[in-house]
Amino acid sequence: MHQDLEVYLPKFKIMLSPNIEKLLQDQVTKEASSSQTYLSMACWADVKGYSGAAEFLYAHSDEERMHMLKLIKFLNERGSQAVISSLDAPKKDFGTLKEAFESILEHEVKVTESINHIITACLKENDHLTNNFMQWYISEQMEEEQLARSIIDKLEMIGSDTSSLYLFDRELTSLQGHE
Ligand code: OFO
Repeated sequence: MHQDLEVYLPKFKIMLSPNIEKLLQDQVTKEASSSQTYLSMACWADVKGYSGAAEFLYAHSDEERMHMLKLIKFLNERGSQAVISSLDAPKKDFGTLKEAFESILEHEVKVTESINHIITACLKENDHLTNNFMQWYISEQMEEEQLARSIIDKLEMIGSDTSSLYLFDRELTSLQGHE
């Protein structure tokens, strides 16, 4: 980029407040961490023989990466520069399939809290643009929580019935999210 342009362009951007910028940066890390967690869970499911769950989780890991990229682009377009942080290694063992989905639900509830916190901050600061952008995330969270709850309910019904578990695992390949 021409040096003059670098100084010039940000003047035309609606800049983020330092607080909102920090919250969005943190959310980038959370989405990256979600992607890694689902990837680790997919590997676990794969080697345990839950091939349907593995496929579902690999796809979910990609979705979380897309959530991260969407935030990164938003930050970069609003006069910031997204920071890519290092992450703690996710865990490798997830117990039973039901326990794995329970930990997904627990994780998603925390992510929803984090998104709600950003929206509350946007409302306090009258940052309607970021608020509008974050509405997509809150709808996505509702879908993800709902999906995790319905999977847990089904696994609860299946209990220790291995043939039903086998059939449900195959069904999981078709239970992907939208984004
Ligand atoms: Fe990014 O939606 Fe789950 O965490």
